Amino acid sequence: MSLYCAGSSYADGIIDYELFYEQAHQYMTASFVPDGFDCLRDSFLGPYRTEDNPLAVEQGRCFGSQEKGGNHCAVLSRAITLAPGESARLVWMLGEGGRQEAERIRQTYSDPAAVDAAKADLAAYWEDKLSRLQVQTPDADMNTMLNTWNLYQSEVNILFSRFASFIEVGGRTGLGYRDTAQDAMTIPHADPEHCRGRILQLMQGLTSTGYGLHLFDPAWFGPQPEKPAYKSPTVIPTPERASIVHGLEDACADDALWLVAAVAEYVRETGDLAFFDQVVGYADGGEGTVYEHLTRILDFSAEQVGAHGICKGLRADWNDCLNLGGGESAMVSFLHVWALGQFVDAARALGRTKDAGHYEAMRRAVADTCERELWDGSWYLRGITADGRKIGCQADTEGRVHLESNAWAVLSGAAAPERGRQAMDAVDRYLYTEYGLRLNAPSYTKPDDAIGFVTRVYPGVKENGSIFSHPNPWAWCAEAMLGRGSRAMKFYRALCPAAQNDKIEVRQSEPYSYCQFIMGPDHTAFGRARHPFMTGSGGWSYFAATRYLLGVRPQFGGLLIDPCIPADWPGFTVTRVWRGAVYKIEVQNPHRVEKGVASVRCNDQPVEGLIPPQPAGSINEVVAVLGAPAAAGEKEERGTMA
Ligand code: IFM
Repeated sequence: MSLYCAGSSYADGIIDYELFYEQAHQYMTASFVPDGFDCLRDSFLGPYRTEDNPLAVEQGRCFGSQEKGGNHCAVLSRAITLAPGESARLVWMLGEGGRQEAERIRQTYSDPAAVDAAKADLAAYWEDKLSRLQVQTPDADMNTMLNTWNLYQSEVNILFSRFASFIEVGGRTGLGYRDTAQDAMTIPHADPEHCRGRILQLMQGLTSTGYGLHLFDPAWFGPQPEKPAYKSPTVIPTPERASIVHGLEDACADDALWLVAAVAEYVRETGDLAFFDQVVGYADGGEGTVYEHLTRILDFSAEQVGAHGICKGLRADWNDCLNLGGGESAMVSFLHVWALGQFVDAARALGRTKDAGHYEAMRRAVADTCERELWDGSWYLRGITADGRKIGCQADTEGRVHLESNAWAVLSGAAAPERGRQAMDAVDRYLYTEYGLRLNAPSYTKPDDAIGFVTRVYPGVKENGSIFSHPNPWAWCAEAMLGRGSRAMKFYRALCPAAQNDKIEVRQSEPYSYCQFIMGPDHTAFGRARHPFMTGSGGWSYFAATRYLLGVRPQFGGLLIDPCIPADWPGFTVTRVWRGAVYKIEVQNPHRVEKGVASVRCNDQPVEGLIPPQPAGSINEVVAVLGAPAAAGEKEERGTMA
């Protein structure tokens, strides 16, 4: 949420920032009474300066800057004189809440011992989370990202669930349907309760027709466990709910499909099959179980198809700027195949064989339609406009190859293996750059409203031909599914922030956070990264790298070890907490292969297929040796389409 700086009196040592809604404030305070303050970054730094030489530091005084809106900072100054060898400890505090809360915090933390204790608590909190999944691979940058920063970025996203913005000044709040669903899907091991809570909120934001409210406030549906960070809106009584359901013109075709996988991953992680039978309301009234909500999502996509049998694009799909309306989105049909696969696995785990059969038949039919309508000879189309034009096809001179549809053709299991390989070869050939994969190429330059707003975005920026980070991990998963570990790792390393530390003058962003996008080659600032932290690429990169490259994937009935790595890796280790037990997994690669598990032993016993859940509290030694599989057969619960 953005700040309004009220910059009220600082004589008492508390500067409070007033947010758009009157109940919300952020404050800064300290263990000392300050000499001055600055709340505007430009004033603190001074003209033509950077953090290297702030004017206020050089002059030894702040300027008392404050303003509503603008680019804020939180600076307090205090002159102190130290004798040689003398030291002083000053505590500076920034927090959320009103003056009363600031006063409470100041009193508590003016004592340095309380600060040390709080810091130790914070370290223990992160240690607990991070220790649930630790890796040691031959790639030091990957280790840094997976062991600390990816999870940190993902946790921040699921905690705040976005809609912080300098532009919106707190006026746009709530949950973004697709973003929240994907965030919840990617880190259930670290924050199962929070993920479950988010999933239930999204269930409430689902209409009984089967599509999600693209942006909604969970507080509309009743009191929420979390304290709202802004003035909470009034609960909307059921008879008036129609006012928030705007109908299909507001619906995004992909939003709710992500929720199917989020639920499946939550249950694969926790083993909590009873979650499927929890009863939750619909946004427009009425209620049903989690399981029923999921069937409505799948049925909605089955019904909302265009002239070629491919899912309609509606207001947008994952790509906010691809506004196909009644035209058709290849990505959504592939997502539909994927979500159906997730649901079929769940129905089987629940023993609901009739439903499993019904939705498996639907999955195969949708996949067949995709294969029939979307293959363009060397790669998959991105969609079909309402007036029947194919987009992302060989005949196109702009937007010729798109990342989303090609990666999802493979990741969904819909693509036949040879087509999948060709599609991903096209991704490598046309979309690969040293900073990662472009979303599409060449960038659009001619406005075309049948395709959408993407054609009006500057070439090389955001959805129009930039290296959009979020879909990059989809390509790593796709390559891993194809068994091409070196290619998957090539894509991984290109986007990896830690691996770009030697390009910081170009990248201009922190090396520990994925950014929403990196300017593409069609822009003069090629390589410049923007919007760190608040992007689903944190969660997706974590999910893709740990589950598909390193291949440790919880299933409903056991733990799957199915890595896909570069052939020159001798092996790696993963320590993973799953359903309360610790698995110390060592993967050995004596034959230097990219994929294929020859044998797995758990606590020195051979394992065929999945490692069964071990008793909570136990510590288990797992050794997996890569090579030609001893026994043929698919170990992952979901069948492939081939
Ligand atoms: O998928 C969206 C996301 O919901 C918000 N940011 C941009 C992405 C791509 O358009």
